[in-house]
Amino acid sequence: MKIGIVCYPTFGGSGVVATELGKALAKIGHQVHFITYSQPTRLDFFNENLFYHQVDVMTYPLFQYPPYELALASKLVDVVKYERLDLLHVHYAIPHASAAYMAKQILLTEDIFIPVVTTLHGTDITLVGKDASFTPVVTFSINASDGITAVSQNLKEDTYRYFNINKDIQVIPNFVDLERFNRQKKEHFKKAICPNDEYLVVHTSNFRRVKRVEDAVKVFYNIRKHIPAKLLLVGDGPERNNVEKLCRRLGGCDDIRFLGKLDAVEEVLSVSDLFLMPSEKESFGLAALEAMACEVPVISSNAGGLPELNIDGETGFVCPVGDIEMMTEKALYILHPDRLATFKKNALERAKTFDIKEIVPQYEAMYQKIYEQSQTKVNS
Ligand code: GMT
Repeated sequence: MKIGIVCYPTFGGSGVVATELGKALAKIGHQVHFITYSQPTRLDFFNENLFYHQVDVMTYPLFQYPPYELALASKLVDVVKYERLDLLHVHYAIPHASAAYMAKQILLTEDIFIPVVTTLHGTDITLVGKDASFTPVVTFSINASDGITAVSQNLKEDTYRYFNINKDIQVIPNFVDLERFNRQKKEHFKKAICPNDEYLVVHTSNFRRVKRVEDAVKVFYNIRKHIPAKLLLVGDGPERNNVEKLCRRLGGCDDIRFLGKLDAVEEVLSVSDLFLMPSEKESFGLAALEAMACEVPVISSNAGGLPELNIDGETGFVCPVGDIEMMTEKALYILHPDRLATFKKNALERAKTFDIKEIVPQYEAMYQKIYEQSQTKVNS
């Protein structure tokens, strides 16, 4: 099939999922066209089936807010028409689902029918989408999609709770490429960070408020009161300054390293013993899945879809949002020579159930079904 993928091209989880999905589809013979405002971060290799179309937004002194959605809709019309796409798959409802709807209506005036699949990722529903300033458009454009997927059961339920949705939502969970994310031998790296064999704790995120990175730091400080440990913070974002200030206030900055945005995050995960994800909201928790694939157990909050991924007492522990004491207690339980190996093994076994090879066919099957339905509509 010829598939158009629309996503945020930056470091966010939805962009990563969209890009990895597109790459996997291209490898198995589909022609995939990415349509975004810049090259997706993980679109970093050549494949004859991969194409990239940049959306340029014209600036004009009258425009206090450049109309990205209109530029995207126009680009979609152009790409669907001239590349003869079979289907559009938009990731993150705002503003991608409504831009796709507009493109679809414009194309209909030329007797071109393009089916649209919308994948809901999380904050497009739980944070931004349910804000009154967006709700009517988000509701309409989800209902107008030909197929809707959500990355967890919890997100599906939230979508029905917050919006008046009259269509079926299929849960297709996030996935991980186990050929990339696996425990690699990086002992020299571990030795450099933990010269005295300290336990290595890691957190990766986009440092937004919902991630509660400060909780990760507090849990780490409590852990360090009992056992020797180091903390690696991977990623960057608006909360970075506050987190740095907290580290300075609490002292012991030598045991914490800020690594910034890293491409090869699997190398860090490969030497880690524990992953912290204390988020306030988290529809799935892709970063935790990538850690689990590298045999790293997870202490997470119980937000959103995290309990669907992190099995309490097996792959790690699930604690109430903000419960620093419980997170510390459970972390210390895992970081023990008698138990750590079992938690690591369980984490990997769980990650295997989200293998990209198992999940991509679910998208393919959905595309096929929707494409066939659209052909019936065109022919009737
Ligand atoms: O976590 C973020 O803030 C980024 C956001 C995104 O859309 O880029 O991530 C969401 O989508 C990811 C991929 O489906 C999920 O793994 C994350 O759990 C989800 N984030 C939230 O719900 C906060």
